[in-house]
Amino acid sequence: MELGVIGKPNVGKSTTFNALTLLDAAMAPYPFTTTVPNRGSGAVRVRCPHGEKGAACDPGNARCVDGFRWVPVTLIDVPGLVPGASEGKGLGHKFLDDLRAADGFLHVIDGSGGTSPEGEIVTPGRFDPAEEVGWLEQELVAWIAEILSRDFARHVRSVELEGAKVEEFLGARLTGLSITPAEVSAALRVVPVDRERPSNWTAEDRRRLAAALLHAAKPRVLAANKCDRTTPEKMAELGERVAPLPLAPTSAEAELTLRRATRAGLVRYTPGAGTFETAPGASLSPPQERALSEVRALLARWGSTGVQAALENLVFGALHRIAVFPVEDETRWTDSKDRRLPDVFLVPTGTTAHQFAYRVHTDLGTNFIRAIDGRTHRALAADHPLTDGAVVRIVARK
Ligand SMILES: Nc1nc2c(ncn2[C@@H]2O[C@H](COP(=O)(O)OP(=O)(O)OP(=O)(O)O)[C@@H](O)[C@H]2O)c(=O)[nH]1
Ligand SMILES: [Mg+2]
Repeated sequence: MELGVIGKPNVGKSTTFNALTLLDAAMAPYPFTTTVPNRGSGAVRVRCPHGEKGAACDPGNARCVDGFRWVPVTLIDVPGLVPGASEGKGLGHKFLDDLRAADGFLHVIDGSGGTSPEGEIVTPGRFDPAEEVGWLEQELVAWIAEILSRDFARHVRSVELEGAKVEEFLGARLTGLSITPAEVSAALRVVPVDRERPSNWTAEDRRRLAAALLHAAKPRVLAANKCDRTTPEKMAELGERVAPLPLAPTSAEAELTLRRATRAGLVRYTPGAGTFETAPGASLSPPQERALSEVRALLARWGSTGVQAALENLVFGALHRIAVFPVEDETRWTDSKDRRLPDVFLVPTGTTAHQFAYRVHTDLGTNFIRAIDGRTHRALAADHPLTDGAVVRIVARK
């Protein structure tokens, strides 16, 4: 699963990315620090069912800590977008093409209102953070409309002369955008265009279609960053104004401090937690003491740094992912090498047993016979939707 970290310049996208990946992408208090996309791996938590077997698991793809598996997700941090980026302002918007395959976006905003649309730092409260939600969305719509329009005139023939379905025509225009045929159909239902004559579509038709596709295919969660510079009351009020987009107050700087201090062996901290402890025997310098006591005060005020919550809100809330554990032995929950619960997959809610088989391995999908529920030991039909936390054996022809 791929997720884009987007937003205007200087709001803390790379700080959020570094906190989640523990990489060292450049961060600085001026706009356009990031000039090319950074890719890395973050992780989201799902409960590990190993306790039900009274035995430890043998994780392959997602380590297990205190009963939770940390499932990797790919994060892509991109340069900042400014109003008019689609017309070449700032660094333009070409880099968004790196986000074509992204399943959703973490949109980082300056929740303290202390950054101008062009990324200049100003006194917190000078700008209304809700504004960057609106214009950034228009920039994303312009990007999708542009992809939709590439080679448009040449290809309308397929519909108008060769009788192709408009869904197929649009699907072909949008290849690589990770937009499903169902999402294309959903967009076409909201935007009534002339299905037989795409050459009659106006620029406005294409823009409205792009907006509907963005809504259907690229869910977003707002990370209202720099919460350390504002109040919970102001954030709550902002959350109401940007609804229905979900908003999580974050302090990427605090999260990065905690994760780096954990890596350095100075503190014990689980991402997402509301507390941390100084590691036994750790000797902290006075600046480290100060930084950590500021973080402690932030946690007391906000409950957590919000960064892990924002990511998980995107994956489990906006993107409706559930966790499914494939096994080869439905009683012992092991694979052929006797590893217990080696893998866990994040799949969309509603994924059927057969679709899941394809996800694990194409051969398992092609040769699918049935699935077996690891808890009830009952057979699951091909079209049976899997539940969150399911342990499943796929039975396939050899
Ligand atoms: N107060 C505060 N400052 C933060 C926080 N997160 C990031 N910053 C600061 O904001 C500035 C910009 O951070 P970056 O992560 O480089 O921002 P960016 O959005 O990636 O910026 P560009 O790549 O230039 O678009 C840096 O000085 C960070 O230290 C935060 O939670 N609180
Ligand atoms: Mg950056």
